[in-house]
Order: sequence, then C-alpha cells, then structure tokens
Amino acid sequence: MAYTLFYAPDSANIVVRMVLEELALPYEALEVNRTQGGQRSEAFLRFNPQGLLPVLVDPAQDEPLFETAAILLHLADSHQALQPPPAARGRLLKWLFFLSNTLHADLRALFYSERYVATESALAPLRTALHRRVTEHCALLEAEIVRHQGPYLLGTHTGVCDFYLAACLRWAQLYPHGDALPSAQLAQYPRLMAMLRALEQRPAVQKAYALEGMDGSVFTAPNYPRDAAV
Ligand SMILES: N[C@@H](CCC(=O)N[C@@H](CS)C(=O)NCC(=O)O)C(=O)O
Repeated sequence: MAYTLFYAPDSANIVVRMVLEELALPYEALEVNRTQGGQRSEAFLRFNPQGLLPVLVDPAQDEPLFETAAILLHLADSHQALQPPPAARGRLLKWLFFLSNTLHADLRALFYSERYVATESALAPLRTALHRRVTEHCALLEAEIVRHQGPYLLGTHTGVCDFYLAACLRWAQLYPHGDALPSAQLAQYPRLMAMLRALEQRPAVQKAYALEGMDGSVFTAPNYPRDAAV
C-alpha cells in the first residue's frame, strides 16, 4: 500500500521524498499550503499536533509519523535500505540524531530566531552564536567524512543521513536570508561539497526536487523554489 507524504516545497518533507524516490516506493504527496496557514489547520494538526512538516502516513502503522529522523529510520528499517550493515548501526544512529537534534535544530533556531528570544535585542547575539555553531558543525561533518573515507557521511555507501545532511546544507545557503551558511563558506569544505555534488546528480534526488518545483544544482548552487516558505 502507498505511503502518504504531506509536503510544502523545500520544507523538511524533501528529505523524506528523496528517500521515497531513491527506494522507488509508491506514495501520494499531499500539499499543505503554508502561506494560507495550512499547517495550523485542524485537519493537519490531527496528523502532527506540532503543525510541522513532514508527516508520513504509513498504512501499516497505527499513527502518522512525524519528525524527519524518525521517518528516515522507519523507512530505512522497513525496507532494509540506505543504512550501513548491522555492525555500523551505532554510526547511523549517532549521526542521524546529531543531524536532527543539533544541525537541524540550530538551523531552525536561525530560521525562526524570533521564537527563541524574549526581546528584540537578544536576536543579534543569538544569530551570531548560531552562525558560529553551524560553522563548527560543518567542520565536524567534514572531518567525519574524511574519517570514514567518504565520499558519504558514513563511508562508501549513500544512506538516509546523506539526504538529510544535503537538505540542511541547502537550506543553510538559502534561508533565512541566504546567510545561515553563505555558499562561499560552504565551498571551504571539499568533502562536503563532493558529497553534495554526487547526491545532486542522482536521478531520485533530481526527481524529488523537480516534483517540488526546483531544478539545477540543488545543493551546490541552490535556488529558491516557487512558493518558498521555510
Ligand atoms: N523537528 C522537526 C522539524 C521540522 C521542521 O522544522 N519543519 C518546518 C518545515 S522545514 C516547519 O514545518 N516549519 C513550520 C513552523 O515551524 O511553524 C523534524 O525534524 O521534522
């Protein structure tokens, strides 16, 4: 039976969509109109009470899934794909959790900074600290690719972490105002760039982005999609 993916162009659903496409899994994509408050609608909140994308409905599960990393792990386990062999399970878990609770979480704090401060004057110092953290994360990830002898985050094979990381690095170049991680700064990490170049050439990645209205070098020279709203 087919999955259902709730999405808005270039939102975190794109990570899940890349994996669905990569595994050639059947799914229906239902657009949530972010500009018209679709994520706050009663209908959508029944799927994710946080009002966040993505949501994946797996007919074999008793509840809808949310949280990008949880969905990725569920798909990787259900289909025994896009993950390293069992002896490297810890590698998958630690980096998937890092991407979710550190890199993605810090990017969210940059994208939605005003939600994280009590006063306007706290905004600038918060953003400065987050910029520094994102830079540190890139250095850490670059070193990890080297340590695993790449070209991917966990080693020679692409996996769910790579799609998540690539989308994060794409968003970081575009949002909130193209300055979370300027492209020129990202270019200083050759292993990350090589990974992004390899991923953006995969047919499944190109198809996933095309379905959400984006094309070209989606990771190394990204452009805003039509109807962008992070
Ligand atoms: N922790 C969540 C974060 C998802 C997230 O940030 N989704 C964004 C779209 S990229 C969203 O729905 N933003 C709307 C909002 O925060 O109000 C996950 O990993 O799925």
